Amino acid sequence: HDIILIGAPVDSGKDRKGCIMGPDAYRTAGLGDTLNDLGHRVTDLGNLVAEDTDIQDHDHLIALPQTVGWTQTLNAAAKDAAAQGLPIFLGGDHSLALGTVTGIADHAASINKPLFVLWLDAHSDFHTPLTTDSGNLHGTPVAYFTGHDGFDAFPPVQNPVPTDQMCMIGLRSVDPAEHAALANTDMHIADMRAIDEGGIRAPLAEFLDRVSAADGLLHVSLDVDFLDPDIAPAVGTTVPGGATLREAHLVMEMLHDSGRVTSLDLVELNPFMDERGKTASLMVDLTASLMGRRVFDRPTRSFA
Ligand code: DIR
Ligand code: MN
Ligand code: MN
Ligand code: MN
Repeated sequence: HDIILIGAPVDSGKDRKGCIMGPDAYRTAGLGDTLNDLGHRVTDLGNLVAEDTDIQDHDHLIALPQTVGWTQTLNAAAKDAAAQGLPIFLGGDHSLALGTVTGIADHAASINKPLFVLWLDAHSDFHTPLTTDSGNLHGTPVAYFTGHDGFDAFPPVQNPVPTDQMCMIGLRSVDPAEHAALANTDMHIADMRAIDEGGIRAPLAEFLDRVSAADGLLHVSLDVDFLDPDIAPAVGTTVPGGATLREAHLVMEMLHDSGRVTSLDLVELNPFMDERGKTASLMVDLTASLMGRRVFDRPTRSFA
C-alpha cells in the first residue's frame, strides 16, 4: 500500500490535555519504519495545523472554535489523501473524526462507493452538542458524520454515513442520551457483553462480509480506550474491562485479511500518561497487524 501518515495533534476535544503529543509518540515508537518493513511505501506529511475560524467561544462546549477549525482542516486533508493512498491519521483526540470521517465520506461519494465505518471504542461518541453533559466534543463525532442535528457551528455534512454501514465494537460506557439516540438507529453494536458471550470474531466477520458484499470502502477508527487500561494506560478516559491484547490483534489481523481497510484513525493516545511508551508501542504493533504483520504467527496446518 501507499500509506500516508498525517499528524493530527488535536487536543481541543476534551478538558484533559496531552493528545497534542500523540503524533510524535507514534513516530518515536517507530510507526513509519514498522510499516516500511512490512513492504509498504510510507509518506509522512508531518503535523497539520487547524484553520482559524470566526466561531465564538461557547459557554458549555469546550474549545468549539478550535474543534470546528480542525474539522475543516481534516475534512480537506482526508478527502485529498484518500484519493492518493491509505491515510493513517495520527491523533489527537477523537474529535478529529469529525473531519476525517466526513472527508473520507466525501471521497467515497466522489468515486461512487459506499463507506463503512468500524468504531473500536469503549464509548459510542454519539452525543450531539445539545446532549453532551461534559461539553467534550470528542464524544460527538459519530452523531455528526451520521447526519444528526445540533451541529450548527460545524460545516454541513455533505455525505452522511448511514448507521447501517457502521459497526461499534468494545462499548462499555454509553451515556443515557447516547443510548436513547442509538435506539432509534440500525447501528450494529457489539458491546462487551456480546464479546464475552460470543467472542469478538463473530460480529466483525459479519460486518466485514457486508463491506465486501457492497464493495465498500472501510474506515477504522481506533480509540486507545477500546483496549483494556492494563495494556493501554495512556488515555484520559480509561474504562475497565476493555479488549485484551489478543482480541485486539485478532481484530487487526481479520481487518488485514479482509483487504478492505482504506483509512485509519489512531486516537486518544495521551503520551503524558504513558509508561515508557508502552501504549504508543502497542498502538504501533496493532497498526502493524492491520497492515500485514502476524504477531501470533504459527505454521500453517490442516485441521482435517
Ligand atoms: C463521554 C465521552 N461520553 C462524554 N467520552 C469519550 O464526555 O460525553 N471518551 N469519548 O473517549
Ligand atoms: Mn472515542
Ligand atoms: Mn473512548
Ligand atoms: Mn495488505
